[in-house]
Amino acid sequence: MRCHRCRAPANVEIRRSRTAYCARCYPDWFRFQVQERIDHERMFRRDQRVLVAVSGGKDSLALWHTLVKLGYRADGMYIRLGIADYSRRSQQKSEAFAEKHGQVLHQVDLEGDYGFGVPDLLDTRSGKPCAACGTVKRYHFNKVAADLGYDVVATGHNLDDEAATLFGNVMHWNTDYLGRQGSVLPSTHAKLVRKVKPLYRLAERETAAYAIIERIDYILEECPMARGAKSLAYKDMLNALEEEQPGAKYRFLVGFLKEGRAAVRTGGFDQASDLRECTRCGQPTTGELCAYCRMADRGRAKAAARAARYGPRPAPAEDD
Ligand code: Q46
Ligand code: ZN
Repeated sequence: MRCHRCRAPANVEIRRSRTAYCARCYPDWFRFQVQERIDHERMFRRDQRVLVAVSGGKDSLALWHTLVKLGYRADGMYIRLGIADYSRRSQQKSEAFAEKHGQVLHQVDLEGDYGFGVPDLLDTRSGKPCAACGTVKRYHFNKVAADLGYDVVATGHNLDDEAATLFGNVMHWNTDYLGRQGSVLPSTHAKLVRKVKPLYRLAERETAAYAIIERIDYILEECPMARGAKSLAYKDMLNALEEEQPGAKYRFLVGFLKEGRAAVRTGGFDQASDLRECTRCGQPTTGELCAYCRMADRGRAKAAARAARYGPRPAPAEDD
């Protein structure tokens, strides 16, 4: 195949649109797609400050790189989740990216600042901490953005992530979540910062191609807690479908957002009128104590019990 733009031999094929690009033209195509979504969905303006939720993986670093290249005022934020070697290596990748590109990276250290790590939040039924980890991330990204005056939080969710989430929500008929799934989550309270997903129409392999061509050094391994996650099974299934029907994931997600979402939209529970401030941390919540503060209490109790039994966690090694 030849590059759609310059006719040189192509390196990256976009099967859903039956086009391909060479390594020189591809990054421009990718950035154009992101810019087009930001503008079309009015995600943010050039005079606004963006906080990019950074994990050290390809999607979040590709997003940060793209926004910086497009000239946005985008700083990064990384949360040290305390997931052993995975956290240590992903932190290094995030810090190295910030340094190489001369960008600001804010950090929250869960164990150091809050007294627990994500492994202390295992769900007894699933044996996984992922639901709690999601709460931790949403809470801290929002809090730092609100405290430091950012206008918007941008996450690196791609087409594969969003299609898998949609599939999971359909499988379980989570109509509340279905009604709220989208690329822009508007602010409904002075302390809730707007959330956007500028990569949501770009496939995982397209983000990976961008990261590789732009020589972004990202963490290759998945979080060890992801093993056996339902979302991975959904992704495999959607990938198998995509092989047979190029564009299936895109049509599933974008079709839903255009046609299906309105039909399942529910009253929602993030309305400003339902929200008050957590009596401990001041963040918006529907109850007295927010979900994060309740969860953090459990995490700290677990961490204290663990330390009493086995002693504090050993300091990480200083290699690589
Ligand atoms: S980081 Fe957290 Fe993920 Fe790891 S513990 Fe689960 S949710 S898998 S994106
Ligand atoms: Zn709270």
